[in-house]
Amino acid sequence: MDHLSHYPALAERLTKAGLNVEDVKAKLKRQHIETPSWGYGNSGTRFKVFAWPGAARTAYERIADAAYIHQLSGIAPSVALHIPWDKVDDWGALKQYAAEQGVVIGAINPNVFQDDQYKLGSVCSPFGAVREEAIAHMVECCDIMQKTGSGLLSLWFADGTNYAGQDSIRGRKHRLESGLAEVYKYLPAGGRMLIEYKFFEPAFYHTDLADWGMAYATALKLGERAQVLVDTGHHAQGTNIAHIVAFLLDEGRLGGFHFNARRYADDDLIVGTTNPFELFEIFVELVSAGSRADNVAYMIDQSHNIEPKLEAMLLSVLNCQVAYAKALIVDYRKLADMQAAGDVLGAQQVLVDAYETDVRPLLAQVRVEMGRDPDPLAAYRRDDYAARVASERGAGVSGGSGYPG
Ligand code: PSV
Ligand code: MN
Repeated sequence: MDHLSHYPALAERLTKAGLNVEDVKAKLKRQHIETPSWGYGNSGTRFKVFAWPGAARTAYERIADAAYIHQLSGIAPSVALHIPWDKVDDWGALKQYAAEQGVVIGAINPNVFQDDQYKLGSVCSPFGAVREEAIAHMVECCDIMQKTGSGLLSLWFADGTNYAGQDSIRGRKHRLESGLAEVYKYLPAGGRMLIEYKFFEPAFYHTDLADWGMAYATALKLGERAQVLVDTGHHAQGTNIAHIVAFLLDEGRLGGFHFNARRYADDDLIVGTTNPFELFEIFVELVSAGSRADNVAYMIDQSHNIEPKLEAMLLSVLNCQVAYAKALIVDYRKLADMQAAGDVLGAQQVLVDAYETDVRPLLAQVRVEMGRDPDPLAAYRRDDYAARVASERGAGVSGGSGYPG
């Protein structure tokens, strides 16, 4: 289907509906979805890691792949790093390499869950020496922020317990608060700390930061530069994520997202595949919050087990773009009128109208105006980048560990 030839008709329809199409396009051009370095390396489930031909093996290769996704999509100009997976000796050189590739380094993600000493937790561990090691690692990550020009320290803790009585829940809460207060002091000027929550896994009795309320309460104690990170895969079945987003936005404490899709647990699947309407609901809250959403960081967090990594990442970025486009073309004035009149189904229909609009012609036009291919997925499939890196990098080792190495 030639989306470009359908654009004028769609543009006319949107204008008639009172939407400023040029404004919508300008916003779409400014969209920024960060991709994660760990999405480009080999990863898998705890049962098996299937080696992917061409999977990135080093921080440099992961940045090159992220830059390729940006080149195709035009809206993924930064890459999140996970330390120590992406650790290099010369941060200045890595920053320079990223700039040459056309991307910047985004959120720095410390890893305080993979080493043996973290078996009983990191900042919440009952052992003081382990807590100190975890804090030192996060302080080192603040230094990496400085050296790479990153403005975000993105924290996720595997801390929790497996059995009732294993440790004092309140004791662990206090250790968490004092540990993060220490790290907070080392944030570079203007840097923010994003606190991610997840209700279970790897801990199965309690998780120290199990939900948004706990992350929010912790952020409030730390200070204004501590905010909550919503990973869309980290909620119990049926949780209304859009509601959480609206609440945190209104309180000025929504720091960012880790987008991915889930059906059962923390599945880390391609964004928008299982839940496109939920993704749209989230973007509707973001768009309707106006400038309150200005500093929200949009990041993808997914790991690919059986799917081609680059294509999967591209699809995730594009699905965020589709959801945002649909949220931008909601007739918010009409929605407000319906709400004020108490017209339950009229209001819902305003959202459905936007959701059911085919925004592909609009996005094709935006991409052409940005100098990109109107159909990035087709461009990816035509291109030889994936085949080239497969022959250059080969197939990495496969094994049983679920995390990239
Ligand atoms: C945990 O499941 C998580 O979502 C955190 O964001 C980590 O940083 C990421 O996965 C990679 O392990
Ligand atoms: Mn995450």
